[in-house]
Amino acid sequence: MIHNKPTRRRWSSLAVATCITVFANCTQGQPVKTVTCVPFWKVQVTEGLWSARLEANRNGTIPASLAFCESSKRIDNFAIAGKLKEGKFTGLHFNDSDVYKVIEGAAYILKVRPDAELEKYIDGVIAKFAAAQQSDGYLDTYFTIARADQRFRHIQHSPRHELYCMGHLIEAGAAHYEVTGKKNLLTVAMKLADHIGSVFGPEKRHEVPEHQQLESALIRLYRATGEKRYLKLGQFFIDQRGAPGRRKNPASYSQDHMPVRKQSEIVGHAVRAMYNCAGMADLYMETGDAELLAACHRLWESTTRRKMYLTGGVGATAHGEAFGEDYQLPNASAYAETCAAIGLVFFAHRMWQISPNGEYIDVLERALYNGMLGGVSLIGDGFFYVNRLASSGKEGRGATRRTWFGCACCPSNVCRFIPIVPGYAYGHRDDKLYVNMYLPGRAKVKMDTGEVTLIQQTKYPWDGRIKITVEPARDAEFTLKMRIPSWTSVNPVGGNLYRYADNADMGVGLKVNGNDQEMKIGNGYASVRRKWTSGDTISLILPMPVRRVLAHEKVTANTGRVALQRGPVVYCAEGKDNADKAIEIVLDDGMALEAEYCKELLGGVSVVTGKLPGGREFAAIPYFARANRGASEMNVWFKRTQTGPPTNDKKEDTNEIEGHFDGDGH
Ligand code: FUB
Ligand code: ZN
Repeated sequence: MIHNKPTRRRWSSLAVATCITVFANCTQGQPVKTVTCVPFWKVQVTEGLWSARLEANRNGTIPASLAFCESSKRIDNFAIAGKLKEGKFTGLHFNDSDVYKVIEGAAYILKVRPDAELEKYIDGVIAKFAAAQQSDGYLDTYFTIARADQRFRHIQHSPRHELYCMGHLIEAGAAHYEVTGKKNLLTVAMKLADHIGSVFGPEKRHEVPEHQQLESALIRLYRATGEKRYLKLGQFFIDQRGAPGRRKNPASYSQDHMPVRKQSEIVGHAVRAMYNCAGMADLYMETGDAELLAACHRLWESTTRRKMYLTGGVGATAHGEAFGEDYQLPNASAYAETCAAIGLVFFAHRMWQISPNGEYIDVLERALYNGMLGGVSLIGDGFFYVNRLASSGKEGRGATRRTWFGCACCPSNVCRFIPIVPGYAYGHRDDKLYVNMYLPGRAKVKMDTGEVTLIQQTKYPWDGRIKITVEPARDAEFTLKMRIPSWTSVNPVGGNLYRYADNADMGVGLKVNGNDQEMKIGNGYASVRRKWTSGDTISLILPMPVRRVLAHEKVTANTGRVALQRGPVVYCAEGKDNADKAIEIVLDDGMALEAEYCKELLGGVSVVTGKLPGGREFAAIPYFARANRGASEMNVWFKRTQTGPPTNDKKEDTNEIEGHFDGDGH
């Protein structure tokens, strides 16, 4: 998803189907003034962790995923449905969705690295989508090839993800148009959306997709085209979910148990739930419907304050791939699907756009660096679907990365997610410029006060020193808001689900042009207002000791246990570094822990080390980097003893990274 400010472009040159549906009962309202995000293609990442991840996505994940879409015959299904080829449908009934997601990701790549060959290939796949689309706009290869008489007959009973797949096509169509300006996929998306609108609606059929995605996709299509009927259709589906008088999907599993505006507890299938919340937040942005926002707030709290892993993973149980009860966060059986962490990022970012409070980015960052990033290997071609927090190293897909899955929702989601990560870094509204992510590179921001270039130098997340050079096109007064991550304070994240054993606020330092700066801290940001001149610098120092984390006493899985975090990164021990034994490690509060940056290890990571009783070496690596050297025991929550007082690694210089800054407060 791209979260730049909704555009209101009119769509004129394309003939659209004439099924104009009037949704008299839709809540009408005014769009909300949200924060405008700097799109990912305006944020150049020049080095460091995200540069490597983007590279791995471009060179590893996307090419490998396209190859799997070919070899698994996912792409052939379109050619067969389009009568370009003879054959039968192959694979799972929702395999179309994977192809759409990979193509969406590949389109993002084109935006930052034009590549004629890739573009030609994408256009060829889009031509197959267009061939598979029926004359009335319908597009789903499973039904077209295998069960043409059953179209839209399985929305409620034995659902087949028809509307979910369609949602992904529509999202890919809007995205492809946004980044390439080409209309070949958008045309297919609009025709499909119009077909859906001719079947479902207030005076038509009232079912909702059993797996959300279509809702946000339709709203994105509206933003790309300016065509209100797509917003109304998206709104219809959101309003219908859980509406009284409708026969429901498997109720809470699909968040269909009560109207979304009444929901308070996050329940059911975790990916659906997160996409549901993202769709609700999208609709709020377009309508200002306060009831929807209130529900989003309640569901946010339920998710992040009672049901979220320290890693930002959500969906604790394999049963229904679902959220469990409050505080039910088992480690060895954690489900925490990669897609669900991506969904949480989508939800968090929309909430932040609505009200730019750092708490949303704290969660986004946690899910990003841990629950999500761990879902893909360092070179980009090995995936986790479930993300355990403890593993014997032997239990199949929880322990070993796979190159692809029969149900490949996670790898294909990774394809389209990683390229947009730089788009989470900056945003602006009025005369405020928000810096959310610390990553080295250059960004161009079009503020109301004029264009501003930001040049960021940092080794984050391995080092908490950040320096930004501000280059407004001409001198301009505005407020620069630097995010102060919650991990620097008493609790690693909002609420009391987790707390630091040291119970300390680390404090932060801020300088402007090398001079200490008085700062206003509020809503998770340090704000500096001044007339900015080209070459001004702002430097932030976020202390990054290794910190011990404790869970709320109701998280019984973590009773008597402690986890390690440094900056935004959650750590785990692997058998590989710990004499094959990670599960039984006991960490005493008095044991000194140090962090050291190891350039050669796992693509360059900070490693946490200490000495266990008896002199055995202890080493922990970032959770996201686990299982990149084969499977072995792995553990996040260690048994804890308390013979000494909680110790922080105050020796910041052990983690010194060379060639870092050129003075100015560093
Ligand atoms: O059902 C489509 C996707 O596959 C879901 O989002 C995942 O949980 C997996 O079931
Ligand atoms: Zn998935």
